[in-house]
Amino acid sequence: MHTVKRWIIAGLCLTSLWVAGATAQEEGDPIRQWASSATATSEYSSDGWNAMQATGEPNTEECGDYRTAWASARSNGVDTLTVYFETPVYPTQVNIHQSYNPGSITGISLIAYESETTITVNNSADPGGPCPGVLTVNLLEADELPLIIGVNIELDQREIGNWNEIDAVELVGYMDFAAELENSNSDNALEGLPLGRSVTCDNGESFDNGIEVKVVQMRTRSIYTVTAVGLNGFDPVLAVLGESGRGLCNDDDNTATFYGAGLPTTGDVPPSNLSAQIIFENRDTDAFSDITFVVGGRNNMSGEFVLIVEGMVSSEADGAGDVFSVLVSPGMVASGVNLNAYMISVTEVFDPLIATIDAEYNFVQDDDKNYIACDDAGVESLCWGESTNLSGFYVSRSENRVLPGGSKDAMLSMPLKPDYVGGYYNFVMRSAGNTYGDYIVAFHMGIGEP
Ligand SMILES: [Ca+2]
Ligand SMILES: [Ca+2]
Ligand SMILES: [Ca+2]
Repeated sequence: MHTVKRWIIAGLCLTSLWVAGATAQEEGDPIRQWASSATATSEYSSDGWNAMQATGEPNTEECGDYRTAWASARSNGVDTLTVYFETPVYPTQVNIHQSYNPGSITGISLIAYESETTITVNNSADPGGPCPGVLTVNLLEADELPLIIGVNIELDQREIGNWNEIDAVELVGYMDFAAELENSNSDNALEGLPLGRSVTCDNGESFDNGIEVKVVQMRTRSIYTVTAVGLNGFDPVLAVLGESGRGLCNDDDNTATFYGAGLPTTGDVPPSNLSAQIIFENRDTDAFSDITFVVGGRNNMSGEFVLIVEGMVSSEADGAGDVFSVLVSPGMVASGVNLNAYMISVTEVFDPLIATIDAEYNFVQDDDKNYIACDDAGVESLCWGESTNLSGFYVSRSENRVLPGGSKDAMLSMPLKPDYVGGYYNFVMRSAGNTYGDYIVAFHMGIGEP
């Protein structure tokens, strides 16, 4: 189905950035993963029977002393095998595949992802069983456990006096997507909630159904132009808030009246004298700072709009990309409109890519383990979900110019549900390869009333 090339993961260096909140994501089945790395207090040899033999899927086909499983140095040793996994999870189960002499595991402990502390799991000793066999440890108090990245497996082989070999270890648990999403699935989940962000503008105008879009650590001393264009008569009001919460607002802007758009999810959006625009320079003294845009409807009206952000640059210096974090509001969900994100290159050689990330900058996968990411819209193997080749589409840009879409440009169309409210969709906008240049981000979103 939809797969995104693996290299989009390997090329990242995200340590200097952060994102508040979790990514909104459908709660589904837990993910299952095999250990990806391992160490042990001893190993029988440095290649066969070494700790790495306990990583990956089980590959020891029958009970016996095979080099495809980990074995300690001595047949009667007291040892610990430690395995690590790629994705931290809130764990529900650990499965230890044993391929020789099960019965010497005295217990397991879990390694917390953030604190790296160790959490002992009570009553996790192996009573012994068939060979080959799986020791399943269910973690009944899963809700109390932090994100887990590794498992220590303690063995005391003195009694049995023969190697208890371990072929593979599986960790089952939930990713961090839904950490801040608390609402139920009920149809009434939106009742009684505020529609969105309330903003009082410097000119005294106010709205209460705002959608918040945060740009994380925007480059300073750069000029950004943000424009909101309504569909079908929707009259947008736009606010830009700095980290201090102070804001500039604009309702109808003379210089924005020529702005239009034509995108796969919007159809033709003609120019309107109701469009709002703010041009601002990020002058904060820090090298980078967060900027929040809020779009609402004049007099809290419902409708759809396109938000166009000009001035974005992908450079070698920030190859990790720019992060846009959208807070899912009740009004967005009530609109029935997907959260649609577009990334269109201005510089011809630049090849855009959008990926979704969680609060810890892990790339987000769907239930089928497909990355929720898009390199080239309209190419099923390179773009998650519903997408359309952006050739032939366009957005307006400043000075009466039009920016046409191209076949390398990216889009993601994210579904919204009531239980996503309060969570974030975090989009990282970056280069698909080692190309750099200017680009424009556009969001097509809706605000409704529950
Ligand atoms: Ca193995
Ligand atoms: Ca307006
Ligand atoms: Ca691309």
